[in-house]
Amino acid sequence: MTDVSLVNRLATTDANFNKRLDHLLAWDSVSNHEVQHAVEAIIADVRQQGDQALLTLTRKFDRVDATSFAELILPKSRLKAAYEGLPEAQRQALEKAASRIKTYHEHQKQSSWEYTEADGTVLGQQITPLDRAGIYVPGGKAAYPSSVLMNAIPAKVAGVKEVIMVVPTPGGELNELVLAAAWQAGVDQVFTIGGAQAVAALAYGTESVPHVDKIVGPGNIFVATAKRAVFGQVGIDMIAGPSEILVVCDGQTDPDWVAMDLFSQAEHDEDAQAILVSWNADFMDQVEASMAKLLPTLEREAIARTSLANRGALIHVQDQAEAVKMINRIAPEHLELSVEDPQAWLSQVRHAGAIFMGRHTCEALGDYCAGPNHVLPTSGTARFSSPLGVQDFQKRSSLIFCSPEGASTLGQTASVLARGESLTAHARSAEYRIDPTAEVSK
Ligand code: HSO
Ligand code: ZN
Repeated sequence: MTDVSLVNRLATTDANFNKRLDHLLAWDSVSNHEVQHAVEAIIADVRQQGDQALLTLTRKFDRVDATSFAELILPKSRLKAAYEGLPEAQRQALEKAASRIKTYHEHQKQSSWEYTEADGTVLGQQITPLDRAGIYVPGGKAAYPSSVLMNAIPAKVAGVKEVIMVVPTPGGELNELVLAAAWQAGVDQVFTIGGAQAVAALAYGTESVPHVDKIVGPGNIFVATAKRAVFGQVGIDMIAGPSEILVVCDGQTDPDWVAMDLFSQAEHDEDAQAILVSWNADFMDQVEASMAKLLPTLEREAIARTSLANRGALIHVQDQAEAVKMINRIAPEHLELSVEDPQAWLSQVRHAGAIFMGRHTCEALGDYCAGPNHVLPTSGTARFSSPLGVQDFQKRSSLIFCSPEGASTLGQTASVLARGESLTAHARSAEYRIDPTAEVSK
């Protein structure tokens, strides 16, 4: 074995295994009284002072030089210019990724449906898109053009008319790829504002920023706290925790590949989590050796090192059955099944945000361009939630049409239940529609 402090090593046979694993998996979701107070004050300020508050707060946090709100509006022509100014290879890659993401998400579109009963009563469900969606794009180091595509394209595929993007520009610095991605994805308006103030503006609207129906996209603790605070006024997607990957390997994959797959999450941030599960102990040693060899070659070595030492793990399990248990217990954001026959594993995997099948399918392909969304449930929330998708930008209305016959028969049932609840206006409303000449239903 190489550098022992590189990554945590665990085995399910260890006496303290469960405790150690729980400790590694534990993640305190954002909440902090000071931040909460600050965020509440910012929201109140934006609700009262609108654009003026946005300008003052933006000057305070990101851009001392801004003198009017108009400077915080980015015209669409600027997005187009960013797109056209990209090097050819980047533009093509963006286009290809966008087109694949679009095709994938088109498969997710829900359609309206209805069915007709024998007496002519029609029941159904009508699908409509949200009117307006807001996308928060972080500034600085976590400004990912790929995330612009992943958030905006499903909204557009759902049929959302207006997609409003907010992105802070610390020091006035614009990220050309982010702007180009916004153009490619068909974003309708962009404001260079960020933080809790941008979330408040999207939720309540100001003179210039239109209020939206749902806010999606990742952000720091201020953004996450603000999203929680405005939930109810608007919809929100999810409060994402740090990125995670779980690689399950049979020991037949090149250990360098596995090491780099683990790094691909570890390099996101110090709190990211990269875990390998295998029943092959020699292979775990080989992967650890690969990690030690490759870590110094990473641009983001320091971040990856911290992440691996704090939250990374190589877990030795007894057999494949135990590996499956581990998958479902961890409920990872990303699961790589780096095994010979991934299809055979599939029916046993119950909790995972995205499942990458086979040795050749690394998470990075899914992060950028395979097609599925890279906004996924983290911190074990894959137990009850799903990737961001078209459904998040569509909603359902129930449809009920009663024929006179249907109203008459249903009226009898409703009347009995309503009287049981002592809601007599309900009962009488239903009874008006009962045909007295019709046979009483049993
Ligand atoms: N892995 C991230 C998404 C991403 N990766 C963006 C690269 N860029 C989500 O967990
Ligand atoms: Zn990633």
